[in-house]
Amino acid sequence: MYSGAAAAAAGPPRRDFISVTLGPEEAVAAGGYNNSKAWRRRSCWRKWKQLSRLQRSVILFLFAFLAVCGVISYTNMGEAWKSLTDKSLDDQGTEQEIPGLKLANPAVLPAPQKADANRGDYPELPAQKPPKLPHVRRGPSNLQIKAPRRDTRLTTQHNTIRAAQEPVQADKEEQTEKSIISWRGAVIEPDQSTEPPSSKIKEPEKPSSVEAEDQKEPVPLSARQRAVIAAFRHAWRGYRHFAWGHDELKPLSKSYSEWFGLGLTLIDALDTMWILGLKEEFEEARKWVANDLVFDKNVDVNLFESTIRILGGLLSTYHLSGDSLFLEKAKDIGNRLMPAFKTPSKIPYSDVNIGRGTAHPPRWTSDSTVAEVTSIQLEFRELSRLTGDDKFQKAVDEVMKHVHTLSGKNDGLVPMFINTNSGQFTHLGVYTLGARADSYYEYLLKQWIQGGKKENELLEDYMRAIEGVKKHLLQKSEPKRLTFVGELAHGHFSAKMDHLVCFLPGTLALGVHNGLAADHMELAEALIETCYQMYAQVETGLSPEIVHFNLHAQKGHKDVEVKPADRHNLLRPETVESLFYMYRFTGDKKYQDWGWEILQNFNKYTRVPTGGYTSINNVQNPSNPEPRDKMESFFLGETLKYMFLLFSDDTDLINLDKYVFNTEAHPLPIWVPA
Ligand code: DMJ
Repeated sequence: MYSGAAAAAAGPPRRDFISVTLGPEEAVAAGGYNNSKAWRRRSCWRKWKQLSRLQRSVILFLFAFLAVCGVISYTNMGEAWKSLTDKSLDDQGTEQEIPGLKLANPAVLPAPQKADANRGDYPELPAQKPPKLPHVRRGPSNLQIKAPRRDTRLTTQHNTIRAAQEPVQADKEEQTEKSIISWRGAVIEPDQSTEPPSSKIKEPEKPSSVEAEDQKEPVPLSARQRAVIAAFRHAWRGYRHFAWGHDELKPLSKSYSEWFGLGLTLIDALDTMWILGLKEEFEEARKWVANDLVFDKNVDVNLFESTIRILGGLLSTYHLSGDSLFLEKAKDIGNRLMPAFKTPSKIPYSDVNIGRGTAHPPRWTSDSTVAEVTSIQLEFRELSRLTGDDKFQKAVDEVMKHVHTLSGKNDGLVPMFINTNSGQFTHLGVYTLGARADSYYEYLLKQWIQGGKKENELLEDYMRAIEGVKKHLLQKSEPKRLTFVGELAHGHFSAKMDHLVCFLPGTLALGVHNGLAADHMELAEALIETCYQMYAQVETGLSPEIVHFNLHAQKGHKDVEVKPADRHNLLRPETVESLFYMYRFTGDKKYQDWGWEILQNFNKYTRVPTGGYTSINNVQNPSNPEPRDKMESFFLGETLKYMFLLFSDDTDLINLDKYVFNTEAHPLPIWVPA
């Protein structure tokens, strides 16, 4: 116990180490206790001075800490209060979709904006010509274009619960989730700092989304569109049950096959589900992308295939849904594909190991395929625009500029191979619009459209190539005089046409819609008739992979001949794709009717009762088309999507003045013109 007198006698107290407690009596004895404010202040001060330096520091630190906490929680309460006030105001005018369920977080997807909110984001193009049929122009239904509100709320709730149960997983996802939702449900732009751009070309862009159309009345689905939805659901059922998260369904063996091991069918189908309005399926697939899609894998992927299916699919889904999860994934795969461009010529290798960051050509050659290196541009250019990082665009633009200057073309027609060391075309003298060259022509036009019709070299190359097609590859068959696109090999014409070439009528029509020569439309009309005949003249009503046209009339012979090696059908989209463009631009119902026949024949010969559709080996044998036990991812990504759009009379359902489809049917926005 401390007393003043004793302390004086004993010399200076070692106050640093003495703890003192003064009771009221002792206090009075020691100096007079009067309980006044002044006394209390003095007493407190004395106690404070008696504490050690360490004790004082600890107390001061605690005070400072509590003060900071106080300020933070005050700010948050203010926000929460504001949020609640706003929400309750909103709720007054909005019917609650889940009675009694009040969720902490609002919907994941962006709130609809006013119709003119995005004005100026797109080129001021001439209005899209409505079809000539007497249909009423209707906006897409909310179901088709709007985030499923109830489901996304449930997703958010589900995520919240899971986050509490699985902290590690939650940490992994935190990055993504954070970039999606703000306190009040607004979409926050992805944090660019996670992957610093090497050199910025401009500010990152927002998703285009189709919110402007969101304001319109829902469009009732036609019976044919409902049939497409039923077909999609059937295909999806098989994939979901037997191949979930794998690349492709094997519907007969109720199993799956892997190509890259990246859930190819699921990713390819995402935007189709969005467009078809399959909200439950979409949400389930989204969860897989969020939780299970990992690109950090020691696996070789084909640059072209993974660009058009995975990168393209993720980018378009990002644009349609506004959900930044898909952009994050797109950035990840985009970055992992970049090593492909590290070649002596800058012409990319065909294969990339996305885990190791290495790239290489196929084992037997140092060549790449021309169509492959020139049909990745729409996707990489868009990735640059969205991220603000120009490295993606620079790499693919360099390829196009180089190919533009190359010799070895024949009136704009390109050979099928290009060497990654020399940068020169190889295997000169063979020209086709089919396999290995097809989408080079498609992407010349589509890049020109994507970039606002300013890149003249692309247009020049496209126009020259179409002239080359007319000059060297067009012929008429017998007996129906069908116009077809054959092939040229060292000066010799071959009447062979791949089904792949049937992208051409649609592309020609798209060019005319964008102001190119009107005679391209005549050619488009003639060619789509031919493509339809490639189905109609075959026993199952399904086209083979390759046909040969008869150049001379022979009794009992049709225009179309099929060789035994070519009579398979892989559920390919090209004819349906062109039918969609032709209907969109002309309104001629025959194109819908032709597409309807094709859908019925797919249902008749390729539908597997237990779920899924299969490619077949023999389109000429209706009693046994020989199922191949494989459902290609493009059946969901392209074929059924184009079918659904073909059967729609709504020109705003993926408006072709706002979007350009990549070669895997993933719509990407057209940029702002100069
Ligand atoms: C798809 O992967 C793409 O359409 C590509 O351009 C060609 N091959 C298939 C569909 O047939």
